[in-house]
Amino acid sequence: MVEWSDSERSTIASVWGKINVDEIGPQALARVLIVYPWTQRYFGAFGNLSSATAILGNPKVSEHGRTVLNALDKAVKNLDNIKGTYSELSQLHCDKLNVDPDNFRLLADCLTIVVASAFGSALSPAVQATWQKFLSVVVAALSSRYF
Ligand code: HNI
Repeated sequence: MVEWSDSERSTIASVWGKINVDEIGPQALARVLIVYPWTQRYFGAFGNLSSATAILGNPKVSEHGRTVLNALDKAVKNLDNIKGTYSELSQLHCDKLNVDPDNFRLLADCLTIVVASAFGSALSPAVQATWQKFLSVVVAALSSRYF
């Protein structure tokens, strides 16, 4: 069971409050697909993913990036039960989508990079540490059905 200090809780709420889901979501998912091209195999129905430009301009990637990021809102609002909050989503990714769970961490890392470039100095090392702790709990929760 993860413990959150008051300061971690307020840091996570503050970072989340500053994230523009419509910008950061598409950028984070596009970055995963560009930096780790094998992840494209899950998105065969998304049309043209043939180059970085195609991925960045693909409306289905953008739409799905928003969907993924919007799902993080549930974790932010249920910090004390992220595992339970994501049990169905974990089941979906494991049993139906057959997504390799290593990819959750890749997405979390790309998300941190996109947040860092959007926030600049506002993402201090201390804030980054708390943000990545939050994402690692999200990744563990999404992976829970697999193990
Ligand atoms: Ni993911 C569908 C959330 C990581 C591949 N994913 C979803 C949906 C949500 C979601 C929400 C929509 C569910 C529904 O329709 O009921 N995904 C998340 C979250 C993370 C994540 C919160 C990590 C933080 N998903 C990933 C990763 C991959 C991935 C890393 C693959 C590399 N997800 C998928 C695919 C779908 C999907 C594929 C179905 C897409 C579609 O529309 O066909």
